[in-house]
Amino acid sequence: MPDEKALRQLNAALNLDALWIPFTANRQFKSAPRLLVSAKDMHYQTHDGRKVLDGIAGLWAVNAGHCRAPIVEAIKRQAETLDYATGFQLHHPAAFQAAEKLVAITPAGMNRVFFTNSGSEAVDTALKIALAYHRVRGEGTRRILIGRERGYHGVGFGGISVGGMVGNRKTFGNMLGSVDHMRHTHDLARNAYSRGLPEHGAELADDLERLVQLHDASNIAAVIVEPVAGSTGVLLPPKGYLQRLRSICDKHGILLIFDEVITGFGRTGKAFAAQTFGVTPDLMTCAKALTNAAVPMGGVVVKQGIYDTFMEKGGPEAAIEFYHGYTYSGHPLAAAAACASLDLFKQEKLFERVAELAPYWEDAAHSLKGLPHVIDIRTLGLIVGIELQPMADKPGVRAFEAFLRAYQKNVLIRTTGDTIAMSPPFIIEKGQIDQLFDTVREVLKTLP
Ligand code: PXG
Ligand code: PLP
Repeated sequence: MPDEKALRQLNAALNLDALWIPFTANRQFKSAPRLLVSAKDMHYQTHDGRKVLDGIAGLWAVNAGHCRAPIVEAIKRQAETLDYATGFQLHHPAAFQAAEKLVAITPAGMNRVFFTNSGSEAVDTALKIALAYHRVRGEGTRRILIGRERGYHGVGFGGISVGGMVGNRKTFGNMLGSVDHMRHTHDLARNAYSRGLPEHGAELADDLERLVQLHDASNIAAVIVEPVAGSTGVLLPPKGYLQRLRSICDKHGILLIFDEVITGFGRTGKAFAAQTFGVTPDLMTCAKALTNAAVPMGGVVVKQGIYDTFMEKGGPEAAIEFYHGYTYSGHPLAAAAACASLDLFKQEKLFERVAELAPYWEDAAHSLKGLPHVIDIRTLGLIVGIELQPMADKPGVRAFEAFLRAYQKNVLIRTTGDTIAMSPPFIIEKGQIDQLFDTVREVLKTLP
């Protein structure tokens, strides 16, 4: 429970009634609020005066640490210079600069970018580009979009349709008609406590081949996967799995979309997971750390050939080649924040730092093996998933309790289902890695 006096002061100053809080147990929260009031580098300051170590980089997003001066300055400068300009039939310099800096770190050949304001919008945009691409090049029958069980692709109707997250889908159903799903790759019986990528499961990519046999390739537009599934519990791709997906897509003319919203910008030790795994998709979504989370922004990076096809077959020169865009696509403040963030990642060699810290991180994580309730530990780069045995008939409750207890011990972790997920800013020091895992260790010993 937060400090009583601080809570009284907070309640006097703030009325919590009007706000409907996203992805939150609103009633529980409002009975014992957890407010973050400021942040710097690795820490948040809470409303009850505590300094909390950020073990999740905001939400897989603040990769360079909080309130970094060059990013703050860039946003301030931009706000004073050009607050907003429509991107439709006009544009502004910072968006071009952000695009150029972004494609400088994407896999070779992926060098055209469409900006959005979030990961969910990036996903819906990528799906629309896939459909429009096939249509513009004369294969308009390719309408089916294939996702995967336990995939998370944001909350738009496109994203929840190709996604495979039960909690996200049960209320809304399957809104896009033409979708199908491959099985997920999570297999504790064969792969628990793997170090590096799991050995078993590459053959699950053959689900795509089966779906081709069912629907016929001429009807399939694209397949979308997270290279590492984050929101549904840190699920690493089995060795060879993504390579196999790539070759089945090539064989059948299906576009491969990697959703790199959490894996992008260094999280796995290279700029993108595509580079870590050596598999290049046709389209790639990103968001979150693109601006170090300081201003909302997402994007879809595509192979040049996809962009060129739209330009070549887009009709008369004055015709709009792709009928899509958001009021705030490439917003000046977001673009300025993206430029400053991408510069900072490079200047401080932060992606390399992830690769350097990864072995230390992995050892610290695996030191939790054998503690109560732990049934698997998975790491890659600066990501860890610690899977707990769920309480009988109460899925998610044990892990959520771990989150609450860690927060009281001044460490911010994240839980999804019964998996504890951590993904700190890349500026984390080894002593802080110890603090994170030691706190989780203490919490695990006290859990119901
Ligand atoms: N794709 C992926 C792979 C994501 O992880 C989105 C799309 C949607 O992005 P926006 O910006 O629209 O939220 C995400 C978002 C968690 C968690 O607990 C992760 C996300 C969102 C909410 C919770 O891991 N990722
Ligand atoms: N709804 C209405 C009535 C609108 O006019 C617009 C944009 O002009 C939108 C929704 C979409 O908003 P955005 O472009 O910010 O996604």
